[in-house]
Amino acid sequence: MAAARRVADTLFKAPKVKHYTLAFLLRDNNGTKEVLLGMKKRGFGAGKWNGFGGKVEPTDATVSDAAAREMNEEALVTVLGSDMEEKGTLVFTFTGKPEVMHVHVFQVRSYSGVPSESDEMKPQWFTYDAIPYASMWADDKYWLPSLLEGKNIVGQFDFDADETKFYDHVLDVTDA
Ligand code: 8OG
Repeated sequence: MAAARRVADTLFKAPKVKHYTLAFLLRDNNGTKEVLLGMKKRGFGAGKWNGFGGKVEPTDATVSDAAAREMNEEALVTVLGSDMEEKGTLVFTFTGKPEVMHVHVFQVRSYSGVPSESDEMKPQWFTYDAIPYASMWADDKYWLPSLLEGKNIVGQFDFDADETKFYDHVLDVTDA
């Protein structure tokens, strides 16, 4: 539980904390497990594959609703906030930025519609053995495999100012 303690202290001491969601849509495709990732087309993390998510807005009733709204906007599907399963917390710091990112991580299995390209994301299904870690955030290969195994995660990654590599991290993985 070392990571949980460190995350709590980071959030407590941060001059500003911004809340984000990050959600992974999972499906069973004729016995093969797949996850939907999106190629981010613009803004923070552009050019990287990722789950779907963004800033929690004051108009979102709950963080789960924010996660569903972001997935619906970015992958053009329909998921419900009530179907979002909370899987953990990731905290990101960046050298020279007082603001800390608190990312609420979810998975979801129920959806309707066909994932389609939006202004922000180009979605694609990936089998678990073909996740494009080389084209994802540097931390993802540390925790996404555990998440896909059904585990819960709590972690903190401290990035350099250029956002490409982290110089310190803590991570707790627990059975769901
Ligand atoms: O609104 P915007 O698209 O800028 O929100 C950023 C999204 O990127 C949000 O879903 C949180 C997510 N995100 C980070 N850092 C990292 C990271 O290191 N790995 C992954 N997988 N997602 C991240 O902000």
